[in-house]
Amino acid sequence: MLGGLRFSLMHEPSSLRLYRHPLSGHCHRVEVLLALANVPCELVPVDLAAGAHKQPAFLEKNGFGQIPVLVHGASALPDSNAILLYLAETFPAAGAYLPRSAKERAAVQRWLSVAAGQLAQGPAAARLARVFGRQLDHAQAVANAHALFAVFENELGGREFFVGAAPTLADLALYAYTAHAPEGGVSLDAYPHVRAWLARLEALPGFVRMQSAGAS
Ligand SMILES: N[C@@H](CCC(=O)N[C@@H](CS)C(=O)NCC(=O)O)C(=O)O
Repeated sequence: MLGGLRFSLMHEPSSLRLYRHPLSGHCHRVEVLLALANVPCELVPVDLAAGAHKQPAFLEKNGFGQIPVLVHGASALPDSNAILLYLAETFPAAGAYLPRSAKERAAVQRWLSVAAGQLAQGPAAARLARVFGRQLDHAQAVANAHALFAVFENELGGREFFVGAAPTLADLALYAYTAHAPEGGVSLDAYPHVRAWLARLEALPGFVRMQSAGAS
């Protein structure tokens, strides 16, 4: 899938740099994989408030002007879910979060699509409107979030993680905007299975949480 971007391990892991912001759930999903897999990476803060992501130097790395971007050696790879797949294919310890069978890999991809779709249009959008003042339809985003969490609740009633009994990239991609949904005015009170799943992830050795929007 990432054939053109695949590297041999001639690059030292320490040559990884992640352009990120501490309040971005898209960045968090990459940071948590790096932490769980113990892959060293320099975290480079991007000053979104100052518009650093729209400056030519950053646009060279990602023409969409969005974080996260992973730089490995001379190559820049934007997009959180693409980065997760790249890390899983490149570093064996991160590969533990990408199952081998075709069915399970397809299931992971399905949930990565949900992370880029319904999760972004639901809890992430509600948080953008409420916390960051973005001109978005907050009521619609809250409704989207509850429709999504009803599906999550049903899925997680029958198993520990989204794809089987062990955590995968799917769980990492879905975690931050679910855990931080209350910041956007979306309560998780009605979703006990979802809250238990969040707690299972947070209990993984090496797991790092995302900073709360209210914290300094
Ligand atoms: N599809 C992208 C979306 C990334 C995204 O929305 N990043 C936000 C921060 S959480 C951003 O850079 N926003 C600035 C902008 O869109 O101008 C990914 O998964 O990485």
